Amino acid sequence: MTRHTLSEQFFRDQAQHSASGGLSSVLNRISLVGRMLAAEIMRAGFVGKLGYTGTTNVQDENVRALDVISNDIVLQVFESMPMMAGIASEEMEDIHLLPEGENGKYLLTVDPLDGSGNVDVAGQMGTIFGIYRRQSSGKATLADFLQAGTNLVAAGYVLYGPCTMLVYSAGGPVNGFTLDRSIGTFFLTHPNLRIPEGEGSYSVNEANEGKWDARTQAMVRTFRTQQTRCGKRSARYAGALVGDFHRTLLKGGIYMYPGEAKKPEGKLRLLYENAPLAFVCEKAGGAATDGKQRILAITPQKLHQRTPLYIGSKGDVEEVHSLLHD
Ligand code: FBP
Repeated sequence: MTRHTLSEQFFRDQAQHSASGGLSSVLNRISLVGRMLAAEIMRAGFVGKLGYTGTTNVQDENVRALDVISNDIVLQVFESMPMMAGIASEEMEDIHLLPEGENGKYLLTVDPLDGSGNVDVAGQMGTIFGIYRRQSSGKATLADFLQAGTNLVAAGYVLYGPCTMLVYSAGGPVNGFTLDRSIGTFFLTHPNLRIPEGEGSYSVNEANEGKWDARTQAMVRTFRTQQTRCGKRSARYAGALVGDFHRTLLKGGIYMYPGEAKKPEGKLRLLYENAPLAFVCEKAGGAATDGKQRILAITPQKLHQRTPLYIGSKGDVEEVHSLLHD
C-alpha cells in the first residue's frame, strides 16, 4: 500500500481545493496537537492525570486534568502561528486572541478533548476542530467566530482509541490518516471516505428517554424495535461523540443527541462539536440537522450555543425528520 503522508495530502488539497499554504500549515499544527495529546492520554495513568481538578468550566461541567492539558496543548501549538488570529474552545469562556495573530486570516474552533468522561475507563476520546477565514480586518472579535458552518474552510477530528486517527476535509473529499507512533507520522489509510446508506447502527443515550418529548420517544422506539427503513440494526453508544460519529461515518447509521423537554437545545455545542462534524459528514455524502434544519446553515448567536444533533446517513436523518414531523 502506498503510504501517503499527511503533508503530501496537504499539497494535494492545496492543488485541488485552493487550500492556501497557510491552511496546510494550520492542519499540520492540528496533527501536532493530535500526536501530543495521544502521548498525554497514553501516559495519564502513570502520572496521576486521570482525575478531576476540582474546578468547573464555562459549561458548568467538572473539569478533568486532561481537559486542561488538552486545551493548554492547543494554545501552545498555535501561540506562535502568525496566520491564526484566535481560538474558540469548549474549555474557555471567551475567545482567545493569539499574540502573533493580529493579521492572521484563520480562526480555530475546537473541543480539545471530546468524551473526556472516558478518560479513566480507557475509552475513545477525540479532538474536534473547525477552521474559518476571518471576515473582518484588525483585531479579531467574537463576531468573527459566530459564522455558520457553511463558511468552514476545513474541519475534522482526531480520534484517540486503539489507534490514533486524523479525519478531515479541506473542502474536498474526507480522508482518514492513521498515526504510526513508532515514527510519529500520520499516513493515509482511509482515502475518500463515503458514509454508507441503508445500514449501520443507531446511537443515542437511551437513558435520557424520560427527558424527551413524546415524538422523540416514539422516533427512537422505531429505531430500537427495528421498524425503520433499514430494519434490523444494532444500538451502539461509546459515550464520546467523536467515537460514535467515526463509527457512523465508516459503517453508516445515525448518531442522535435530541433536545429535551426542559432543555430543547440539547447538550452538544454548535461551534466546535456539531458544525465541524456536520461539515465532514456532508462532504462524505451524509447529513446533519438539529431535527429541523441543516446544522451548517445555523449561524451561532452565542459562542457556546447548543443544538440538538442528528448526524449520519442521509436516509436515516431524513427518516428521523419524517418520524418527528410528519
Ligand atoms: P464533552 O466530553 O466534550 O463535554 O462532549 C460531550 C459528550 O461527552 C460527547 O462526547 C458525548 O457524545 C456526550 O457528551 C455524552 O453525553 P451523555 O453522557 O449525556 O450521553
